[in-house]
Amino acid sequence: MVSALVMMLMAACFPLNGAIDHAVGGERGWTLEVDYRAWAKTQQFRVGDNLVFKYQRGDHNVIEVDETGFKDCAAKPAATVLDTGKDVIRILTTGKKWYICTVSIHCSVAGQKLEIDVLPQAHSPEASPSDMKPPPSSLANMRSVASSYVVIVLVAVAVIFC
Ligand SMILES: [Cu+2]
Repeated sequence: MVSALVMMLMAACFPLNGAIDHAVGGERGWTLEVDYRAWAKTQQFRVGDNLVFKYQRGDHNVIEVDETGFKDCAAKPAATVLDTGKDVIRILTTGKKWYICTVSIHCSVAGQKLEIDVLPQAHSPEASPSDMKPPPSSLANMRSVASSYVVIVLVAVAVIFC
Protein backbone atom coordinates (compact mmCIF):
# COMPACT_ATOMS: atom_id res chain seq x y z
CA MET A 1 0.00 0.00 0.00
CA VAL A 2 2.74 2.43 0.99
CA SER A 3 4.95 1.36 -1.89
CA ALA A 4 2.03 1.60 -4.29
CA LEU A 5 1.50 5.17 -3.14
CA VAL A 6 5.18 5.93 -3.67
CA MET A 7 4.96 4.46 -7.16
CA MET A 8 2.03 6.69 -8.02
CA LEU A 9 3.90 9.70 -6.70
CA MET A 10 6.97 8.74 -8.68
CA ALA A 11 4.83 8.49 -11.80
CA ALA A 12 3.68 12.04 -11.19
CA CYS A 13 7.22 13.36 -10.86
CA PHE A 14 9.02 13.83 -14.14
CA PRO A 15 12.75 14.16 -13.29
CA LEU A 16 13.11 11.36 -10.76
CA ASN A 17 12.01 8.38 -12.82
CA GLY A 18 13.53 9.24 -16.18
CA ALA A 19 10.19 9.91 -17.84
CA ILE A 20 10.53 11.51 -21.23
CA ASP A 21 8.58 13.73 -23.61
CA HIS A 22 7.66 12.18 -26.95
CA ALA A 23 7.30 14.87 -29.60
CA VAL A 24 4.66 13.16 -31.72
CA GLY A 25 5.78 12.87 -35.33
CA GLY A 26 9.27 14.13 -34.50
CA GLU A 27 10.29 17.14 -36.59
CA ARG A 28 7.04 17.14 -38.53
CA GLY A 29 4.82 17.24 -35.50
CA TRP A 30 1.09 16.50 -35.54
CA THR A 31 -0.03 17.02 -39.12
CA LEU A 32 -1.06 15.39 -42.39
CA GLU A 33 0.65 12.61 -44.30
CA VAL A 34 2.97 11.47 -41.53
CA ASP A 35 3.37 7.75 -40.92
CA TYR A 36 2.60 7.75 -37.19
CA ARG A 37 2.71 3.98 -37.07
CA ALA A 38 6.32 4.07 -38.21
CA TRP A 39 7.12 6.90 -35.84
CA ALA A 40 5.58 5.06 -32.88
CA LYS A 41 7.85 2.10 -33.61
CA THR A 42 10.88 4.30 -32.99
CA GLN A 43 9.67 5.17 -29.49
CA GLN A 44 9.37 3.33 -26.21
CA PHE A 45 6.36 4.66 -24.33
CA ARG A 46 6.28 4.22 -20.58
CA VAL A 47 3.90 5.18 -17.80
CA GLY A 48 4.81 8.69 -16.64
CA ASP A 49 6.00 9.82 -20.08
CA ASN A 50 4.38 12.71 -21.92
CA LEU A 51 3.04 12.84 -25.46
CA VAL A 52 3.54 16.31 -26.95
CA PHE A 53 1.38 17.14 -29.98
CA LYS A 54 2.72 20.21 -31.79
CA TYR A 55 0.88 21.86 -34.68
CA GLN A 56 -0.38 25.19 -35.98
CA ARG A 57 -3.22 26.18 -33.67
CA GLY A 58 -6.53 26.11 -35.51
CA ASP A 59 -5.32 23.61 -38.11
CA HIS A 60 -5.72 20.44 -36.05
CA ASN A 61 -6.83 18.99 -32.74
CA VAL A 62 -6.11 15.98 -30.55
CA ILE A 63 -8.71 13.63 -29.14
CA GLU A 64 -8.09 10.41 -27.28
CA VAL A 65 -10.42 7.70 -28.56
CA ASP A 66 -10.91 3.97 -28.13
CA GLU A 67 -9.89 1.35 -30.69
CA THR A 68 -13.18 1.68 -32.57
CA GLY A 69 -12.85 5.45 -32.66
CA PHE A 70 -9.35 5.00 -34.03
CA LYS A 71 -10.49 2.66 -36.80
CA ASP A 72 -13.50 4.79 -37.69
CA CYS A 73 -11.79 8.15 -37.17
CA ALA A 74 -14.68 9.17 -34.97
CA ALA A 75 -14.72 10.60 -31.45
CA LYS A 76 -17.59 10.38 -28.99
CA PRO A 77 -19.52 13.68 -28.59
CA ALA A 78 -18.41 13.97 -24.94
CA ALA A 79 -14.71 13.45 -25.73
CA THR A 80 -12.24 16.08 -24.58
CA VAL A 81 -10.86 18.09 -27.48
CA LEU A 82 -7.34 19.48 -27.17
CA ASP A 83 -6.58 22.31 -29.58
CA THR A 84 -3.89 24.58 -28.15
CA GLY A 85 -1.26 23.76 -30.78
CA LYS A 86 0.97 22.27 -28.11
CA ASP A 87 -1.01 19.66 -26.27
CA VAL A 88 0.74 17.63 -23.61
CA ILE A 89 -0.77 14.35 -22.52
CA ARG A 90 0.75 12.46 -19.62
CA ILE A 91 0.52 8.69 -19.99
CA LEU A 92 -0.89 7.25 -16.80
CA THR A 93 -1.57 3.61 -17.59
CA THR A 94 -0.09 0.74 -19.57
CA GLY A 95 -1.54 -0.72 -22.75
CA LYS A 96 -2.78 0.69 -26.00
CA LYS A 97 -3.92 4.29 -26.46
CA TRP A 98 -5.35 5.93 -29.53
CA TYR A 99 -5.38 9.56 -30.64
CA ILE A 100 -6.90 11.19 -33.69
CA CYS A 101 -7.46 14.60 -35.25
CA THR A 102 -11.13 15.20 -36.02
CA VAL A 103 -10.69 18.18 -38.31
CA SER A 104 -12.16 17.50 -41.76
CA ILE A 105 -10.78 14.29 -43.29
CA HIS A 106 -7.36 14.54 -41.62
CA CYS A 107 -7.73 11.20 -39.87
CA SER A 108 -9.60 9.16 -42.45
CA VAL A 109 -7.75 10.30 -45.57
CA ALA A 110 -4.52 11.96 -44.46
CA GLY A 111 -3.63 9.44 -41.75
CA GLN A 112 -3.56 11.83 -38.79
CA LYS A 113 -4.03 9.12 -36.20
CA LEU A 114 -1.71 7.62 -33.62
CA GLU A 115 -1.74 4.29 -31.81
CA ILE A 116 0.75 3.64 -29.02
CA ASP A 117 1.43 0.74 -26.67
CA VAL A 118 2.53 1.81 -23.20
CA LEU A 119 4.94 -0.21 -21.06
CA PRO A 120 5.27 -0.06 -17.28
CA GLN A 121 7.82 2.27 -15.75
CA ALA A 122 11.41 1.18 -16.29
CA HIS A 123 12.79 1.60 -12.79
CA SER A 124 10.18 0.78 -10.21
CA PRO A 125 11.11 1.83 -6.67
CA GLU A 126 8.70 -0.75 -5.34
CA ALA A 127 10.17 -3.47 -3.14
CA SER A 128 8.78 -6.96 -3.44
CA PRO A 129 6.33 -7.97 -0.71
CA SER A 130 8.76 -10.54 0.69
CA ASP A 131 11.33 -7.81 1.28
CA MET A 132 8.86 -5.90 3.38
CA LYS A 133 7.86 -8.71 5.72
CA PRO A 134 9.89 -8.84 8.95
CA PRO A 135 11.12 -12.33 9.84
CA PRO A 136 9.94 -13.41 13.28
CA SER A 137 12.06 -12.93 16.42
CA SER A 138 14.75 -10.75 14.90
CA LEU A 139 15.04 -7.29 16.37
CA ALA A 140 17.79 -6.28 13.95
CA ASN A 141 15.62 -7.14 10.98
CA MET A 142 12.70 -5.31 12.54
CA ARG A 143 14.90 -2.23 12.75
CA SER A 144 16.01 -2.52 9.15
CA VAL A 145 12.42 -2.88 8.00
CA ALA A 146 11.45 0.15 10.09
CA SER A 147 14.27 2.19 8.56
CA SER A 148 13.26 1.15 5.05
CA TYR A 149 9.79 2.54 5.79
CA VAL A 150 11.44 5.79 6.85
CA VAL A 151 13.30 5.88 3.53
CA ILE A 152 10.06 5.31 1.64
CA VAL A 153 8.37 8.14 3.53
CA LEU A 154 11.31 10.44 2.85
CA VAL A 155 11.21 9.57 -0.85
CA ALA A 156 7.48 10.24 -0.89
CA VAL A 157 8.00 13.64 0.74
CA ALA A 158 10.79 14.46 -1.71
CA VAL A 159 8.57 13.48 -4.62
CA ILE A 160 5.70 15.63 -3.36
CA PHE A 161 7.92 18.69 -3.21
CA CYS A 162 9.93 18.10 -6.37
CU1 LIG B 1 -5.80 17.63 -38.35
